[in-house]
Amino acid sequence: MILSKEQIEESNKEYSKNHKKKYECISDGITNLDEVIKKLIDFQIAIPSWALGTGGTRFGRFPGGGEPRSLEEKIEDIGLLHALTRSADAISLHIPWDIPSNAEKIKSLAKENGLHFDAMNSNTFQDQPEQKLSYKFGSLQHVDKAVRKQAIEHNIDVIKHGIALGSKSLTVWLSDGSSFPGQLNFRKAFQNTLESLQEIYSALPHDWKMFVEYKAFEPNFYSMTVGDWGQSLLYTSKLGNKAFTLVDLGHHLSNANIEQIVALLLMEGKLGGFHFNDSKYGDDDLTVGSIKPYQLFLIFNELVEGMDAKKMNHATDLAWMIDASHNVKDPLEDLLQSLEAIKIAYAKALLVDRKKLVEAQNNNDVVTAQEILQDAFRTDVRALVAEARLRAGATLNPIAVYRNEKVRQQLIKERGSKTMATGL
Ligand SMILES: [Mn+2]
Repeated sequence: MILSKEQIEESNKEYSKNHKKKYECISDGITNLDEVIKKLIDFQIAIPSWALGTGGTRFGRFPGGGEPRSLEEKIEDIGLLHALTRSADAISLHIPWDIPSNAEKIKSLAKENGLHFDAMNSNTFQDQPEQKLSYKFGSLQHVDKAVRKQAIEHNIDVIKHGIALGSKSLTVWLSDGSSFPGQLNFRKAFQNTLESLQEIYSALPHDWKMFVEYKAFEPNFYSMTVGDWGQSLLYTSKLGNKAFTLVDLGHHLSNANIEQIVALLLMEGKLGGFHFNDSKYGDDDLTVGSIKPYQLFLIFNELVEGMDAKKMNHATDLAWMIDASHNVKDPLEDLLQSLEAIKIAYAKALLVDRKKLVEAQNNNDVVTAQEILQDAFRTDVRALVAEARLRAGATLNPIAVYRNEKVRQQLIKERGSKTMATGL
């Protein structure tokens, strides 16, 4: 299913009067308005191929119908999200779930939908049917060299698929670790992992990046071999200047100060990218901004400050992706909500009065410093985000249009009510 330019334009008529009023109201007080709008238009977020089906928990999965049955249909779904928002111009693939049978064809289909291929994701956290050796006790850290070799070769294979699609990065997330004390020699596990990563790193094309994602716990519950940003930073520092740490918001111990982690990784030039989601307890993979919007804003505040300090391009110098999966919503509606939450947090961070904040910090004026941040956070920026969408040729009201156009019903008609997204 495709949403045409005419459908989008037509849909905006209904909301434009109301929008204009709200936009005029907020734009009044913003001195660098055009710059803010431009940054919002430029800021694009990649969608992972696994977010398009209804996720689940270990207890069950409740597919909602019309889920994409193939890589082609996943691209089509992200094309819909992009048509509605002009904010999701890339797809992140998971190998082996999304191996294209014809890379050129897939590439041109993505292009037709205005999309390109973001980071490629390898998978050594589960065994595949044809696989010779098991990852039950780890992959890149495994005590058996043959298992490590198999996992290394898989990652190199993922790079090759990525090259064929025009991707420029590999994300490695390892479930490696141990579930019981004594199971693992931490030092040996680290060294094995490092050596394995080095072999993968040496297979990277010169213009590629490698992201090493960390996670505090799960599926291993005693130790994770890339358990936190310190461990990831150790690996990426040892690997070289194409290796970066990737922050997934749900991969920390509760109450971790993620904004501080972000600030320091940026300072070191080692922040590679982001996986957005939200959580109440652990790696809950809930919709971005649904639980802790202030934290999300504070993270963006550090991102904007840190990127500006290094004269980085907000839109292109880091990899932005949603990594969420829920089991009670229409996945496309959920992604629309996440995209909106990210843009809102980013817009608020752009409104922070940096000059005054530095002044307040230098004067130890704690109250003013807090007021400056909260002033930006409490500003209703939805009309700014909507204006950016409008100027980019998208909808003023993505979820309403999605529902009015009966997108899900049409997808169910096309694909059936009992489909299940591949890979889930
Ligand atoms: Mn992730």
